[in-house]
Amino acid sequence: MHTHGPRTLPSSRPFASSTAGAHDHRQPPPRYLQSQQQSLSQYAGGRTPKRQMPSREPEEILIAVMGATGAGKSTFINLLSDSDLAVGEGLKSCTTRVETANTFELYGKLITLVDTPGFDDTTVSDTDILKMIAVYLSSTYETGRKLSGIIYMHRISDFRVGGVSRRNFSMFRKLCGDETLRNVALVTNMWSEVTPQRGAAREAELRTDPLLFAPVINGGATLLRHDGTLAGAQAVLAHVARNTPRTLAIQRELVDEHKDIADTAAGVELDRELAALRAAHVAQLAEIQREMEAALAEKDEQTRAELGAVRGELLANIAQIEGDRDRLSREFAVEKARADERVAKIQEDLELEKAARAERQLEISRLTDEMANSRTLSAREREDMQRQLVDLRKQRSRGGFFGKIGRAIDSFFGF
Ligand SMILES: Nc1nc2c(ncn2[C@@H]2O[C@H](COP(=O)(O)OP(=O)(O)OP(=O)(O)O)[C@@H](O)[C@H]2O)c(=O)[nH]1
Ligand SMILES: [Mg+2]
Repeated sequence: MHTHGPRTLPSSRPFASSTAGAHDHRQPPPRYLQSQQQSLSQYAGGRTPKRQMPSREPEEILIAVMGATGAGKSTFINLLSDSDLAVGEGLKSCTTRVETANTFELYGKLITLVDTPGFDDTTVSDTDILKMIAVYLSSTYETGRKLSGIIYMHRISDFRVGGVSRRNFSMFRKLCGDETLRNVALVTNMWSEVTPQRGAAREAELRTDPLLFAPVINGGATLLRHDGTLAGAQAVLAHVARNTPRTLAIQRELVDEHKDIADTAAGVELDRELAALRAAHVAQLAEIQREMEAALAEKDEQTRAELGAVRGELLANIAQIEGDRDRLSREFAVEKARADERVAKIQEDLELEKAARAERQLEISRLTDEMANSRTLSAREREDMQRQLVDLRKQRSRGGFFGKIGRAIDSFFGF
């Protein structure tokens, strides 16, 4: 799924043609894709960001992309990084784990984008999602890396921010905390799905509603539009990539304050949500119970049986919620320990790679000096040395730390 190594230019594909949910290429692409393709050809036509000189290692930065299921996170990431992250088609959630995209070079930085599943995932529970995000964020933070930015994607075509999406947003806020809001970009997309007037009205509502984006914007977050094009996505990144990296609340709580995950703001919020869900189920159960007694009194056997089935489902849901509340800390500890092992191995590899790089650098200097200073070299010897130099320079380490650590952590969540 991942190709290794940073890239400077995305290929001419605007979207990944990955298996799950890829667009049918026999059909003409949708309107918003056509504009992306147009922008890509403009991009290829000479407005390429400058590559850093090979001798200088560009700064590596990490940016997380969050948002509700179907918000377009993976699409946005694929577009920028030329990755093959799966893109959804139906209502079912597509990204079910934290995934790291290809590292790419832009604005003189090596950028790694991290895809995350939304808390409203239809297939994975919120407990598992919090666990995965927390493992990833605490592991990268422990190695001294902070996020330069968090992009929260939101479809401007969503006219009602329902309970589910609100839950996703409140979990996002608890993960970030208030001190990192300056590094948050709230990005609206799918503008091609609304008239400009409707979109603008909706944007104004998002910006000013105290239950929506207003408190986050007041705390320093920026509200941006993504027009679906590569140039637009890069403009969004330009805002985020220049940030000073900051520690997220969940990172500070887990790593610096050694809190149990259940006691972090996000853990408490999740528990509150689960408790509310449980209370709603218990109330429903009481109602069903009363209806069943009435059916029994009326000797209405069919209704009683139907209610019995509903009751069974409710009881199963309650048991699942109780289990979810219970297992967060326990399972987080196990998965964090596994992640630690992998990170240690990666660090070891990186150290070895660093030593090899230093050795190569020495050899490059030696060859360069010899070529410059020796008067006795034949043309053939010079050619040979030139070739060796080219080979040595080609062996520069590629991929970046975040890409490596991300790929290692990506693969082990057991779903
Ligand atoms: N019109 C339009 N559709 C888009 C855009 N971006 C994504 N889509 C479509 O929206 C659907 C969901 O996109 P994804 O990228 O899978 O969304 P996601 O946020 O990664 O979803 P999950 O992985 O389920 O959390 C897909 O059918 C995309 O083709 C956009 O800018 N405009
Ligand atoms: Mg996705």
